[in-house]
Amino acid sequence: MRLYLINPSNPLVSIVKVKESRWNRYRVWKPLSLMVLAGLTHPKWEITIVDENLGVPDYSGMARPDLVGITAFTSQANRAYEVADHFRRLGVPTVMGGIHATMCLDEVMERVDSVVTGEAEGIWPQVLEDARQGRLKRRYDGGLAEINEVPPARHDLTASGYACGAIQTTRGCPLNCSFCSVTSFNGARYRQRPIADVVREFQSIREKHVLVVDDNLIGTRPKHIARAKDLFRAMALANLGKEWIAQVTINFADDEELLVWAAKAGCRGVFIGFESPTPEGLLEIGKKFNLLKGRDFRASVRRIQRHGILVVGSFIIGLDIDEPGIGKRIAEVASQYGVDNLNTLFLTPLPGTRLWDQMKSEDRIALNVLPEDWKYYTLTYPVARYKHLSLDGIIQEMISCDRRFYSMPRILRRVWGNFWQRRKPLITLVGSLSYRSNLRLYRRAYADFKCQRGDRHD
Ligand code: B12
Ligand code: SF4
Repeated sequence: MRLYLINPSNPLVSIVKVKESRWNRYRVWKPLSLMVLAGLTHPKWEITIVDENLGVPDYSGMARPDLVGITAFTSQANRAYEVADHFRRLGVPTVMGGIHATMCLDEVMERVDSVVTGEAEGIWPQVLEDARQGRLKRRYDGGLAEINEVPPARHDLTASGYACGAIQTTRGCPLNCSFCSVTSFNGARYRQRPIADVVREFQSIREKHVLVVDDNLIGTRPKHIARAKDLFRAMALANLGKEWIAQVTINFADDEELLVWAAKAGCRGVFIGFESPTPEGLLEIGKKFNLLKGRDFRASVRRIQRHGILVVGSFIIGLDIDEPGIGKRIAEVASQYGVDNLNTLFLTPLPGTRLWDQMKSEDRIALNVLPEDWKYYTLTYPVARYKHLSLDGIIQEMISCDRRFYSMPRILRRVWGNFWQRRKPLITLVGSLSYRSNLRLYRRAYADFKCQRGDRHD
């Protein structure tokens, strides 16, 4: 039995033109969901993982599969449907799963033969067995999986050409920020894989650099932090020789022992959602966590950096309290916090989030011709109507934010600072320059977006 597992091309990656620059390799990430599915698949299936972001293959020249499994984030949905359509025309059954299939079940059911909602661990073997016997059901639900005993992801099955491997050690997030789908998809309970399994799986990753995809690698409670320390200790003692980056909350900075072991285990960078420069903004999106203990963000960032760990800060433009000048304000605040790189995104109502429900009820979703418009749901386009910012206004805020933070004098100041603190100045320089060069592409993309979809914001 032949199984194709397909990650449809991602509009964001095509904007940055992966093949045009060596550094853009750092923008294509392994489709871990498909590697996990492959790990759950019985050996009698011959599996091919296709990541269209590395190049779309000529499917008609490939051997006919018995089943096609497709994953998709919302922004990939349209391409996912094209792929499904191609195989359905050949009479090959198609099954789609992942976040978009779960959040937009009815839409997806119309376009594929079978849909798997939720996490696949508990249900995928049954889907495969049903497919083998030619009695695939229209819908399966995996719910929330127990991740105590899952087989490791198949790291051997992905093509070369990625800069980083990928691994997951926990699922779920209790914080439930209004714009984020993680709590509604993976639940509020913070589930952790056994440390020995994680270390073993790390050892099977061939790349030296690894993305730990957890939404929050260290969690929020003391017992979560204790587990993170145990994990880092075990990784350090196993001498993995890996360098990795991860997403964490700002409480990462609060425990010196945690930071020491993270660095020893190979942590080289963390991505932290600061989201808004004001307490009012944090309250609006429900991220009160960042306000706890009267947090001094600059001191927190410094404490992390002192361990040789780079900090990428993420902010959102377009909250109801955001007014003209927010772009400049974010750039200033991010510089003041001392982050090494800044990633600012447009507030985007993703299906299944509290923000989606709110904006829909207020008729503020501007790009609502679906599924066609999903391709703009990359958080890099303003797809909604924002309270105090027009379409032109919010785009100008984004441009002014990026221009300010990534101006040459500021980049050089950060690189110089990193040089003196012995914190990988080259990575900061390359990251900043790559971001700066992409700004031109984004500006062109905004212009096209305004021509094609600008009237929707009126
Ligand atoms: C790693 C990651 C990335 C990587 C992508 C890696 C990749 N190629 O897959 C990078 C950094 C590139 C990225 C980018 C983006 N991401 Co992202 N990302 C994640 C993150 C943190 C982890 C994903 C992951 O690997 N999980 C581990 C695997 C094992 O879990 P899984 O993907 O859910 O798969 C399980 C099930 O869903 C199911 N399943 C999945 N696919 C299939 C297919 C079949 C056939 C079946 C049966 C089952 C099945 O089975 C799996 C095992 O249980 C998630 C958050 C999250 N917790 O999922 C956000 C998340 C997926 N990203 C999100 C977003 C919005 C984006 C961006 C659009 C935004 C941005 N500017 O960053 C971009 C663009 C991506 C795009 N393709 O267009 C949103 C997606 C929401 C949505 N409705 O689409 C999420 C949920 C985060 C959030 N804040 O809400 N992301
Ligand atoms: S944004 Fe981060 S902290 Fe907030 S719910 Fe999502 S994963 Fe959790």
